[in-house]
Amino acid sequence: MATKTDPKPAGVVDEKFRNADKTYEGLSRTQLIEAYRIMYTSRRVDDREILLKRQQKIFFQISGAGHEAVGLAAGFTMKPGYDWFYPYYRDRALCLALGATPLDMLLMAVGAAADPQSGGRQMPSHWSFPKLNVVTQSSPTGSQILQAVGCAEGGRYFESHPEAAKKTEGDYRQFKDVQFQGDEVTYVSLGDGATSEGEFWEAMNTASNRKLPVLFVVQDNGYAISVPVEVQTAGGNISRLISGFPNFHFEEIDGTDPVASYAAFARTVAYCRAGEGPGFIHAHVIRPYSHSLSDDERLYRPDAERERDATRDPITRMQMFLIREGILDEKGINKLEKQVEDELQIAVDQALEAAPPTPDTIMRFIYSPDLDPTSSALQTEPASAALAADGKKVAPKTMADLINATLRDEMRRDERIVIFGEDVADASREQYLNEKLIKGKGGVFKLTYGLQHDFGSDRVFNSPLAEANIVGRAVGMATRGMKPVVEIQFFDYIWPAMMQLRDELPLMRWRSNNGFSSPCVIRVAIGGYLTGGAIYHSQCGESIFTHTPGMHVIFPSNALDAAGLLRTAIRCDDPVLFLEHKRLYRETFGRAPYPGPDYTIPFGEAKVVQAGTDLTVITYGAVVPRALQAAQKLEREQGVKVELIDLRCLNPFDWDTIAASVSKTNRALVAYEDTLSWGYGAEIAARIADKLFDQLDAPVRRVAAKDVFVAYQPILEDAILPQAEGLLRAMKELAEY
Ligand SMILES: Cc1ncc(C[n+]2csc(CCOP(=O)(O)OP(=O)(O)O)c2C)c(N)n1
Ligand SMILES: [Mg+2]
Repeated sequence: MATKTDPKPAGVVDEKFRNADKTYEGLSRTQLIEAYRIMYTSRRVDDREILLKRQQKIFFQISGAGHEAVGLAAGFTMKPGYDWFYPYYRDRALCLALGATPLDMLLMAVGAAADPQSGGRQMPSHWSFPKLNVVTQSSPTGSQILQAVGCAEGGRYFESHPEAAKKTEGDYRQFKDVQFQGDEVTYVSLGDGATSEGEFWEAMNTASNRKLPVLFVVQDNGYAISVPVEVQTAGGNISRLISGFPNFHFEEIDGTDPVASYAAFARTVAYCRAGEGPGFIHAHVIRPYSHSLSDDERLYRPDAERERDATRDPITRMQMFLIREGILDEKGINKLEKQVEDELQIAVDQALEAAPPTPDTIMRFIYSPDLDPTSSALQTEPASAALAADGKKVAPKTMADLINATLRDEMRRDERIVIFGEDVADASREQYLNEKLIKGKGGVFKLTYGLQHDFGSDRVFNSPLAEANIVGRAVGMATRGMKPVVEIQFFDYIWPAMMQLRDELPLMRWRSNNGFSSPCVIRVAIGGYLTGGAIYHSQCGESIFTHTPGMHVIFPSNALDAAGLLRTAIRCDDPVLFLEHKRLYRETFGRAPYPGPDYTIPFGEAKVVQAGTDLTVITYGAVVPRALQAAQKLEREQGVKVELIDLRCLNPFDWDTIAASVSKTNRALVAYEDTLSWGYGAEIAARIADKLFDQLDAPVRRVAAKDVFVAYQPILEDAILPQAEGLLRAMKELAEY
């Protein structure tokens, strides 16, 4: 206790004798004491969690032990709620330094309903703090890095388009507030192992090329679980490999030294904040506690190596530093540590008493709770219908034309929309356009033609040839409130983006318990019937995505539906995978006049292409015109009346229309272009068999592609993909059953 005669708090060394004003790389003595408090708290939360795991009171533990000095340095040099953060699971000290509490963390460990990060949905140490701009984190190593790049691009975009940030009613913008500062920096961290992921290199490339204010922090503890760094990284040192990227400020530091780390972060953050380019800090740290509680590092690391690491423990180093510099004496250290222990005990008790989430909450926040894309309010009449009624001539246009027109009108209406992807710009060398030397490309199918010309190169631009880059950046931009409408050139090449499409984009909202969301549109050219499209320009595979909760999947068969559904997709508050059939882009079937800038179609409503009484055919995409041809022939030849349903939307899908139709016709055929087995139609067929069994007069049949990839030679292609003749045969058989 401090007394009147001795005014200094107990434990603090008398500053009169000890350079009270001395600073250490700019850190005051008070700040250093605070730094130690945060680092020590971080370590002790890990220790308590480990104990709780051993007592089976929590279910998983992964520690930030050994990484505390780096987190502290980042937290002290960056601004919560101003800068943006894409941390990884070792960043406990960073989160504490930014303002998260031990209780927040322990609530996550016990999986409490009140866990502010995920409401019991994610493992501990998967940080998510909306108020601090700490963006929801997942478990795949490295999938946060491209998102951080997109996040930084978002800040830059709003700086040059401040009007776009305004709140606007009537679409997703009503629920997506934007904040930007102009000089904010985006932090992203990863381990030495995660630098082996391709997405790391894609992110480095774009951050470098666009001089983005992204701070990359590699926390190199020498191991990725049991795999040592020399196996991950050619030559064993990531700094050497990345040193050729232009525009970066690089630092390679001892990340167990808090003061040196602070100094390196201060320099690098200043560089990024000034807009000079990205920063890269390679911090050598230690991992004293094995990879996680599921790992025992003694199996692959000898004692001598582990003991050598222990001499560099950042907690001990900081303690020794404070004592050596006379900032705290042993008593002071003990007092601080006791305080931390006492506060932690209270938090542990509180967390252990916290109520778990109730099972009835599991479906909450898969999709936006605010904007329902199936709402009947989105049901509109095409403006072209009114014009035609007035006797005005309205020329029918192709699906390609109407998608292009819809994109143009939506971009005019909503300045948050940007379009990027491979070849989508008219010309990246815009001087050629300005000098009118060229006409411009606008996509390999020309769907985005003229948009760069009309809206400028910062709204319509080419990406590198890297699909994860396209989707990952879109996720980051959408998190910031932008509306990326990106293009995957061919469905066959969507797979490099699969990590983003499966584990990130559809999960941003659910895993953060509605803390974050990334509503964006991924347009994909899909499908076969191309005559020569072959294996790698003909694929379908929509069921892989309808199998992923959290993402709408739309697949129009005609120009009018494409326009109305694309507009709904763009205004939607959820991610949408918008599948455009290449064969239908310029087909005569399904042409329509442009329905005007306000035409929307609600998701989840099928279209009855032709009414009938004898048999229901449920299909979508390029099978629609083929099934229609078959149905018309069957009626001409045999008088069988087929009810043909075009689903248009695969998730959500229109069960009511299917059920009403099958209840009337008592016969169902599901037809789809993808390979037969395990395809989208299997689910529809199963539901009909399950829910409408009593209504059926015949088994549910399917027509689809053979279980093989599409071959090049047209004779083979015809044999592989479903054709009108095969559909006709199946319809006839089913009608006669
Ligand atoms: C894409 C992916 N592959 C594998 C894993 C399993 N895994 C979790 S952490 C980890 C090692 C990560 O090592 P490093 O990046 O060095 O980070 P550290 O844990 O050492 O801090 C692995 C293989 C994963 N989470 N994600
Ligand atoms: Mg590692």
